[in-house]
Amino acid sequence: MKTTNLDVIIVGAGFSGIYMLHKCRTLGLSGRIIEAGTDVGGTWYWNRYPGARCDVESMTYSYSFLKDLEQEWRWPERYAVQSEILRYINHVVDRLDLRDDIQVESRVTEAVFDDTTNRWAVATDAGDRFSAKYCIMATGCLSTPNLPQFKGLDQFEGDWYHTGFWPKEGVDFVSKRVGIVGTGSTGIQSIPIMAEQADHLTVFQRTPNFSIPAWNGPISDDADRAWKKAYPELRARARVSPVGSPFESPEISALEVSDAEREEIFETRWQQGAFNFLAAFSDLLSSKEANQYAIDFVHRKIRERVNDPDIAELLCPKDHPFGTKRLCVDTNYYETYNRDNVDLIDVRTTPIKEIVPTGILVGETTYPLDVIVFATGFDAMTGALMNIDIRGRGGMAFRDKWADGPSSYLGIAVAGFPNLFTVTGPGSPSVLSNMMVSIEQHIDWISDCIAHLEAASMATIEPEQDAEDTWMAHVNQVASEFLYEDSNTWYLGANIPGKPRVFLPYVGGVGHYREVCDDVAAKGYEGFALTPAGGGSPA
Ligand code: NA7
Repeated sequence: MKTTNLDVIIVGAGFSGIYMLHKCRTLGLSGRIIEAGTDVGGTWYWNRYPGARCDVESMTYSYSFLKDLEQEWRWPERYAVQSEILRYINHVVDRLDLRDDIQVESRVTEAVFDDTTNRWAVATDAGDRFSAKYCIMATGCLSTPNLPQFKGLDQFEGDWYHTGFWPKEGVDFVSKRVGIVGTGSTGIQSIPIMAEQADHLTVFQRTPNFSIPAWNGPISDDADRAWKKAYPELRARARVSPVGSPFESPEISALEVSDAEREEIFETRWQQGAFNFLAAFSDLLSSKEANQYAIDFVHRKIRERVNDPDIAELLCPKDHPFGTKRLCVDTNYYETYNRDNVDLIDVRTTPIKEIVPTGILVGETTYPLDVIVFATGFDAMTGALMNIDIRGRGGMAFRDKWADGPSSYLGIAVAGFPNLFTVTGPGSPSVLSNMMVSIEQHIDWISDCIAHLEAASMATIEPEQDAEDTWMAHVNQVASEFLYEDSNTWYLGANIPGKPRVFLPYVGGVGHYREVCDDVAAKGYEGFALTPAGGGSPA
């Protein structure tokens, strides 16, 4: 069987993979992306469900390295809809002329490191074989959909869909009785739209989530011009900020202001919308008392938005601290429950028993449905990596190494797996940040590292186990200073039965993390072992 030789193999054609391929070109290295979908886009290729939108502001959710495009591209809305982001990604791919090195409809099944040649042998389900010096896992953090094993799903006589692999041709809900399972960010985005289209919508809610209004709308020409003028400064600020955002970081504690001041600050942040609310006070995610103020404020807002007090109570989250589950951002979510054609079913008290041919059975009640939508999330951050049979030095299986939870140095590389990089992997800020900022930081760091290895004629780089252990201890220690571990979330793997409960992202902040990574590189890749080409011992 023919094997294609490359310098760099990249798994995934989302924002990370595309930028990495561009970097290969600038370094003069041969690179190829292997992508499972029929086209580029990653998250934004697969998640086409109604209402799919980025809840990070569109002016900040784009590549910063494309200075001309940054000025030319006109984002129409404050929060970009999925189709607009996909149009942007496709434009970038064509503009940088990357398409020839992107192989679609091929899923990487296996990546094996050969200790004798120091190269990765990569195989796909399409039967392709590649050999590459570097292997970049640009596999995404929310790319492995979680479909709970509901008994009877195969008997369902209607149609069912998961939001994370939505059909390209769309789904027609008109005149249909639709049921949706899941009220995370995805459910909260899609429920208002589905309610407008369907004859009747039944929402099956296990855990209510906190959601803040997006206040989405068109970006005026004046606002667009102002952003573009300030781009260099805004981008620079985002890079050193805690969450990759150019907006101001909070400095005051919710405990050091009067009740009236606190209410006013919360209200101002509420009116700014979305994640601005989390920035109301510095200690919302670290102090239970401060957090309770946020809970009380948002509960009051939910009760104002929902007409029926019983439904409002069901929608008020009471089992977890505010913001410790991924905060949701909505347009008319709570108001949707004021519609006559929408019902909310609590499946916490009485869980879904099974799917029956005509609908969903909860306790003794069958809810008749023509369509079921599963907005049940993802096997986050580790799912896509664990689905590939990755073997490192001496045949060590990645799945074994991570069986009790991920272990990684800086969230970017794993001891025993030379020349393999995990973009926005567990142990890095990743999903706790604006992904565009974190993706660019990782790809810049990885390509600088590769350039260094090539210039110094090095064969391999890999973390030292001690450095990895120290980093993981730090990741866990920082996480324990926040309230995140008081919640059953996908940040902790708690949404997947049997998944080890480990806090996955790094909470230490994007700016601080960047300094650490830069420092490691400046010190000659401190904590990594490098081996020279042509043999020799690790240095
Ligand atoms: P999430 O946030 O993981 O939400 C999944 C939802 O599905 C959540 O409400 C779950 O309830 C619910 N769920 C999962 N399994 C079941 C079963 N078996 N029965 C009932 N309900 C269930 O995924 P999203 O796609 O909304 O968002 C993922 C990220 O994408 C988001 O955070 C953004 O970063 C973008 P639970 O809370 O587990 O009780």
